[in-house]
Amino acid sequence: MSFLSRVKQLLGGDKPEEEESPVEAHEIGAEAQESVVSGAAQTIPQQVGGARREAADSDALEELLIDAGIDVDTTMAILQEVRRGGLLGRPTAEQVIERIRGKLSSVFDLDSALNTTGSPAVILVTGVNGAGKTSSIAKLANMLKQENRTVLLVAADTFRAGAVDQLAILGGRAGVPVMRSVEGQDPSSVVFNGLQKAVADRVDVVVIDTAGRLENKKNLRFELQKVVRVIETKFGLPLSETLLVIDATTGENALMQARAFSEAIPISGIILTKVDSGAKGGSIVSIARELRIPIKLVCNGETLMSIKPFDKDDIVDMILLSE
Ligand SMILES: Nc1nc2c(ncn2[C@@H]2O[C@H](COP(=O)(O)OP(=O)(O)OP(=O)(O)O)[C@@H](O)[C@H]2O)c(=O)[nH]1
Ligand SMILES: [Mg+2]
Repeated sequence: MSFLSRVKQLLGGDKPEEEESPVEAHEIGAEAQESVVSGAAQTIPQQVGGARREAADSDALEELLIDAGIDVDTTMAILQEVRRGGLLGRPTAEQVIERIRGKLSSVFDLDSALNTTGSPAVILVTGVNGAGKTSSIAKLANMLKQENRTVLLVAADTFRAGAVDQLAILGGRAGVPVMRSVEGQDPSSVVFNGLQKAVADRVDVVVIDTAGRLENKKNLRFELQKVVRVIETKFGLPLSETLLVIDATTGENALMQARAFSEAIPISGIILTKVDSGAKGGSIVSIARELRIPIKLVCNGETLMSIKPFDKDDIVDMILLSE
């Protein structure tokens, strides 16, 4: 059952629940008047009944939010928002859902526009193994090409056998050139070669694929920092974007990944992948809230076309409608 359906089941529809006992129904009626009549007008039993119901609703709602993958701090902030105006304790699921939706949306009020300015624009893509870096890069290249931008892909994943060929094949499908490398080559040397070619060919956007490894490994951190130094110091090119790829089906570990990568290099945005895989996606809320990193692109399938710019409402729906 989706998060939304569960909230509705918990709090009922817009109309009061019919099976309430007369006493409870009376209590709810009294509460409903609270916004127009002073709270002091309630009798003590009415207040106690309302408070009891509110606490039960609040506990159940908290459980639903945590279950949707939303972290404790964000859950508490949402509950506070829902309590504001005394919505709990009344069978008005729609109003509660609107409050939750509003709070979730406000967490995503960050600049989600992809920065492709620069000559060339340089986009570095990182993330753990299998998150979807290489496929997202091909999708992004395809998207940029459709916007009439020229693109060069750089295969700086020299760690995994077959990684270069994978990028070359996918780049070929998107119709964009790929700066190849050989297994074991220093990734920053491939990046250097790639940037030289991009400048010589007057390419608009360079997208760099990197090796996926555990986010807590020192080597990866140094390797990424070295790549950034080559781009920014040796070449004097500001990075347009450093994008972290997050698999939407990852649970709370997604926040840990984002924290660890942000400690290595400044992350400017997230590519959220596999949203088509029935992901709950609540962990992405924590990343936006705690680290203030915007989602910039969303991938929802395995074809080259399965990529789109971030849309706040889509993501909030994904969280609320997830099973
Ligand atoms: N359904 C679905 N599958 C995806 C999506 N993005 C990536 N995948 C799949 O996830 C798997 C891993 O994707 P890659 O692009 O190779 O991931 P990576 O991060 O480059 O992996 P490494 O290079 O091994 O670190 C592949 O089978 C992709 O087809 C998506 O949006 N939806
Ligand atoms: Mg890869």
